[in-house]
This record gives sequence, structure tokens and C-alpha cells, in this order.
Amino acid sequence: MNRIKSINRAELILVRIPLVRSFRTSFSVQTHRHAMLLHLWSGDVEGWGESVTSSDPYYAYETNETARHIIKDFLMPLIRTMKEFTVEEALAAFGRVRGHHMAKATVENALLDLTARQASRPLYQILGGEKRRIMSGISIGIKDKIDELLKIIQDAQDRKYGRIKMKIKKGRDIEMLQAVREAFPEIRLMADANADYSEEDADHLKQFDVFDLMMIEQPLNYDDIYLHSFLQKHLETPICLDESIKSLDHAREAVELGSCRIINIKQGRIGGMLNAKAMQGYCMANTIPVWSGGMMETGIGRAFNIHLQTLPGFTLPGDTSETSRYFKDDIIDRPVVLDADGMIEIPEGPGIGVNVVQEQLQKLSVTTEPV
Ligand code: OSB
Ligand code: MG
Repeated sequence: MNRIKSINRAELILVRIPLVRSFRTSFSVQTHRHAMLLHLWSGDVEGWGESVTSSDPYYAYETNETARHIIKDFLMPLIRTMKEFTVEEALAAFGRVRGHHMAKATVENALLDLTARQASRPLYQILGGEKRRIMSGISIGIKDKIDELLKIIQDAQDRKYGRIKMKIKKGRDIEMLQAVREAFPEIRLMADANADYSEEDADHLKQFDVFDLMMIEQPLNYDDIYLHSFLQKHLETPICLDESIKSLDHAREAVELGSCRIINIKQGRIGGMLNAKAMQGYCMANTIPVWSGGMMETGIGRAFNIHLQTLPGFTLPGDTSETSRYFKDDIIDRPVVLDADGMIEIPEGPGIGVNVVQEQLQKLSVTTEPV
């Protein structure tokens, strides 16, 4: 990968974007996306990154505030001392900071975008990806009324989304899954529990086997790998881990213990695109299918997830949906849309291939600070 001379300017920008409809999971109800963006310059070439943190620690321990602290007080000062460096070298330097994978991914992403823009090449080419279009999928929040859920699924079918994920939680599961399966016997369907169950629920979760789900995502505790290995033996339905996998080491543990048969790779959760590439390589070698999750990113983070999915290990549709499902206003010039086959085209411009619209950014930004 080409070298970056030095970083001569950097800003953290917090934007607040209203969601088209609120999004309910087993852990929270979101009405806005509070996204922290990192804008870097090397000479007059720029790079953008977006942190997948939110304002609360309910999905993961990292928040916008902890990411801001780690980026401002540790990661950027490290980067500022580096001259003629590659993204790989920057990542190696970040190793000194324990954890904080979301903060690290934010800086890694911005450096990668900058590297690709410097080379006037689209990011997926720098990564070694080959697909020109990727599959789409939607994640549907928990709904009060089953009819509402069925209508959203029907709309998604009409748009040719590649698979449907529905959020579930204790007490809001079997009845909903049953209604959806009755109405749509053929669709590719999965459920995401966001860690709402415990080991005592094994027999309850066993009842899901009749619904022919592609997988159940993160049934048990957010940090657990061990107990999932017993649950996976108990279920026909494949388990997919999300929250529990924060690094390649975790993926190895999960695969070797038999804790899951599928992994949700969110590059923003595991320290960035290069770690994600390594994880998909490991999973491919072990015949573990992977897909790209999402964190309701703006067009910046969404673009990284799209470029990532050009890699060959991404054989399942992920959570990449149209921008308009979440936002009326985004900060970039090129919203994500599905083509007539329900696929998403890879942007071909330099870097992530999408550009920030200054007026939109100004309208939606809450704070900007140099770092
Ligand atoms: O568990 O995948 C998740 C959104 C916020 C936090 C966690 C998750 C999600 C989603 C939506 O499922 C993914 C998306 O559409 O971007
Ligand atoms: Mg999930």
C-alpha cells in the first residue's frame, strides 16, 4: 500500500441525524444517529472515517465519548509522530492501546480512504476485492404490531432485498417468527437477539428450529464465547456471533469451540477494514460464511462496509440497506440505492467513492474539534 507523508490536519465532527423511524432492539430505542466522523488531511488530500459508536454503551462498552478520548489523546498523537508511513504501520502502532477497536477502526478507515484517494484508486481495489455489486439485506427493529412487521417485509420483498433480519427479544420472539414464517414460507429469514437470552433459555431457543432460520444472531451474553458452544450443539439453527467477536483471536476461539457457524463481521467493531479482511480470510479457510453487519452508519461508514463486501468470503447478504430506510438527509452526495435485482453497486471514484456535502454537514453537525 502507498505511504502517507504525514497528517497535517485532523478534525472530529459529531453529527446528529434524525432517523426516518425509531429503531427498537432488545437493548434500546434509537430515534437519531449520533455519528462521530474523523476528517484527516495529508497535504491537500483528505480522508474520512466514521466511528460505529453511539452515545450510549448499550451495544458495546465504547461510546462516542470514549472513542473521542482515545482518538484525541492516544491514536492521533501517535499518528502525528509518524512520517512516510503505511496504514499497516499505523495499525501496528495502535497495538499499544488495549481494546477500543471502534476508535481504532475510525482512524484506520480515514487513513485507508486517504491512501486510496492519494493513489486515485477506489478503496475496494486497494483491498483486493473483486465483486462489482454486493447483496443487500435489511434489519427490522422490534415492532408493536405484527401487521406492521409483515408490511415492512412485503415491501422489502418487492424491492428484492437479499434477506430479512428481524430483531427479537425475550417474550417478543416465537409468536412473531411464527407469523412471519406463515406469511412468507420461502424467504431467507434470520433473527437477531442482541444478547437477550441466557443459558437457561436453551430449550426455549430450540423451539426456533422449526422456523428454518438462516441463523440466530448473538443469542447469549455480549462477551460470551464459551456458553454459545453448548447452545450451538443443542440447536439445529446456526448461531452467528456479532457482539462477542471483537478481534481475530475471538473469531478463532469461536470457530474452534464450535460456538457459531457464521460470523457477522462489522469492520467498525473489530478495528477496521484490514482486520476485517484478515477475519474473512480466516473464515474462508475454515468454511465459515461471513456477512457484513451495519451500525446504522451515515453514507461514510456505509461506504466502507460496501467496499469490504467485495472480498470473496462475504457469501451471505448483510445488513447493508438503502440510505432512505434510515435517513431523509445524509451527509454525502451519493445515497445507497438498490438496483432492479436488489443489488448495490460499488462506488468507482477514488477512496470510498462518496463525498461529503458541506451544506449538509454544516446543517447536521453538533460539534467540531481539531485533534
Ligand atoms: O446488532 O446488528 C446489530 C443496529 C445498531 C446496533 C446493533 C445492530 C444494529 C442493526 C442494524 O441490526 C444494522 C444496520 O442496518 O445498519
Ligand atoms: Mg447484531
